[in-house]
Amino acid sequence: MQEPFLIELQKIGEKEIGYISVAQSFSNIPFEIKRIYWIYKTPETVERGNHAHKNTVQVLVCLSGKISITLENRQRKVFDFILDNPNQGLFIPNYYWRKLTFEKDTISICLASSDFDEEDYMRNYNDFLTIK
Ligand code: T46
Repeated sequence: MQEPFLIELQKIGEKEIGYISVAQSFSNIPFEIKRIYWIYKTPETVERGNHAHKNTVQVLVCLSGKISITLENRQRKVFDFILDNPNQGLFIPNYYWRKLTFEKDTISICLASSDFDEEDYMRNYNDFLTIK
């Protein structure tokens, strides 16, 4: 089973002019990017996620602010990550239960390997642990 990992995205530029980082399918992103969505203005008290995907894999980037992410696989192995750097991405494999909290004013962008399909979501934790 694939495990989550951090991807260092090149930081092009310098502090006098600012920076550019790039995400490119099969270059630094290990899949074809089919969909991009972004999450913003999530109150600090809210926990997002609480689901897993059957097929979709993703890379999450925190453009501004800070995200705490807990990922758990069906063997109940848990991985904790902090994203607070726009030149880092978190690869999230399929079949990982995710929980995310966001600091105030955090803006994140997520690169996904599939079109949106609610059928790809597992939103019941017990089903996630037991379904083959
Ligand atoms: C994930 C985490 C990091 C769409 O209509 N299209 C989309 O592409 C997405 C991503 C969502 N939606 C709808 C589905 C729900 O009615 O937006 C609503 C909120 O989605 P959800 O409750 O899944 O949001 P999060 O923040 O819990 O999860 C999202 C992604 O759905 C998920 O794949 O890994 O961000």
